[in-house]
Amino acid sequence: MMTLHYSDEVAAALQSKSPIVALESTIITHGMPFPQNLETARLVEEEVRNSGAIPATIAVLNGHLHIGLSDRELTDLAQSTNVSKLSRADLAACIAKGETGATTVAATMIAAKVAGIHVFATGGIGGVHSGAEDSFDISADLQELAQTDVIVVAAGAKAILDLPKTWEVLETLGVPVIAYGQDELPAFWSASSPHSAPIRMDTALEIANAAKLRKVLDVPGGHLVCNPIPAHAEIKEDVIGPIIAKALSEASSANIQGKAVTPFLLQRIFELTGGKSLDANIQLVFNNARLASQIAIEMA
Ligand code: PSU
Ligand code: MN
Repeated sequence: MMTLHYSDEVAAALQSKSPIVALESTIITHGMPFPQNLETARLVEEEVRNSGAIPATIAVLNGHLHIGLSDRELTDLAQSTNVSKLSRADLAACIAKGETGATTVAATMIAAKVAGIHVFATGGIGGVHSGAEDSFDISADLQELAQTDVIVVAAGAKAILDLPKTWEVLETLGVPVIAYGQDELPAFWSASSPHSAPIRMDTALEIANAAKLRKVLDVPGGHLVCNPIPAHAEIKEDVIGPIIAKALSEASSANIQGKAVTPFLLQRIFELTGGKSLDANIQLVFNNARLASQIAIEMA
């Protein structure tokens, strides 16, 4: 049988029914370079604690599913280079083989649900990649949102994606897409976008109530809360847009495919912005951790 490995603070929080916020690990291993990845992982946990909740960073270490990592485990993971990127398809296989893997949004949602955690903060979810009409590359994150009952707080879908197609797929899958505090959907590095949000909510309480009511109605699946990046940290669309376009065209010339696409694009955009994309990414993760903590407090 599989046992979950809880960190001490997460075990105590579950016992006392205190608010907990799940955090993913792919952003650490595949989304940011070392040492900023480790620094960010530590600070985002601190942000959750300062906001009144307990952080649970999720990963598979040597075949054990960990809900909450020690600083040693976090440090090792942040420095490893051969960690696999786990989604719905490979989470159980990684555990069965005794291997180590970082959880994407999809896999983190599955693990959070098993652990009894209702709220999860990340940077941006995966979605429909540009050129998906040929490549069929659509992140398993979208399907997961349709079936797993966890509230995911993100700064929208990553702007490297085809955002209009991503929002269409989420609508088809019946995922509530909520913009926090504004009428339009945010676009990861940018606070606004031309896409108006299907749902707008202005308080953590409203979001928590919507999630509870969906359960009462017996509608399966999660919620996607799109929290705009703080104004001081954003990169405007007219600046980041051409850089994203350049990274996308390089990815296509280099024939980058499958799981490698997202890490390749994030790394190239980091280089092309002279590190500015990473600074923005870090700030939006902190911002999402704060809102997720407020929602977790309302849920508890
Ligand atoms: N958000 C970030 N950085 C990341 C990711 C999200 O700010 O690295 C990761 C998440 O784990 C997400 C994954 O689930 O990218 C999506 O990958 P793909 O497009 O291959 O499904
Ligand atoms: Mn993909």
